[in-house]
Amino acid sequence: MSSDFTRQMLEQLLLPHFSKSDVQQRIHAYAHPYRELIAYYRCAMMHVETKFNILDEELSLEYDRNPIESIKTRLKSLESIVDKAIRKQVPLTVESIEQNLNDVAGVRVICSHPSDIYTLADAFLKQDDITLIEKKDYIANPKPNGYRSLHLIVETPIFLHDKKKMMKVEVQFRTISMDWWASLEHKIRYKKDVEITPEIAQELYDCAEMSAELDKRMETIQNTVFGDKEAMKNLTYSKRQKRFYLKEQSDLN
Ligand code: 0O2
Repeated sequence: MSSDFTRQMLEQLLLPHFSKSDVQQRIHAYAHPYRELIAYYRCAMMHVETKFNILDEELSLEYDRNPIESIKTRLKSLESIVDKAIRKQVPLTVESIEQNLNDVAGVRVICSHPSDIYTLADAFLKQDDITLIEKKDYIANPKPNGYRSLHLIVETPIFLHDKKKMMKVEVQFRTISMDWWASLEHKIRYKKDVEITPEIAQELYDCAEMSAELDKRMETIQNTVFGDKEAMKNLTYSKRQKRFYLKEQSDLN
């Protein structure tokens, strides 16, 4: 259901009762709060994306390589917002979307190595305009299907011409191989006419395990050949992960 389609439906319903210009005005007034909210989410998403571009620039000077491979951003479509609101059994008002849906604005940070994920998440959460709302670490605790990613829901301010507004953004951190796996699994899961047989589910799980193993081995090669500076300071992947948790605990206390 696109917003154009919704507009056409509303037009058809209202036209027998009101003049064309009246209908257009009513639709505009009806859609305005939603369009405004989506614009605010877009601002928050750009704000967070810029933060990661800055971190990538700065960390590349420190470590002679870029910890971020790519950044993807997305705003949830109207159709997905409606689906999720129905699934969560929450009202479909602008206020309720803002309060109950955490992932309308999403930023996906694709990293070279698993340890980069924790370095970046740590640096990001240290920033004083970022408040951690929720964390799901599917790297430390992969989902039963094999899915791995670190998810953070954060709140950050956007500065508008007459006010400051706090907005929620979902940040997903993945390595290249985690992202490759997740995008195929997502495509299969959302393909309506395809059934995920136990054999396919098992194959996907095995691939997720292989990709986690590959991530570890690639990171070892990186550290051995290029002498990653953090690794030289004896800050291994598990130590960085631990440091991230200690920091997060003190943030939440
Ligand atoms: P899309 O199209 O990517 O937006 P919550 O949002 O906390 O109320 P949810 O959705 O269970 O509830 O949260 P969770 O587990 O943090 O998942 C949020 C997003 O992570 C999903 O969004 C996916 O993008 C991704 N994700 C989570 N689990 C899986 C998985 O098993 N496989 C893949 N490929 N992606 C996953 P959406 O809304 O489902 O989809």
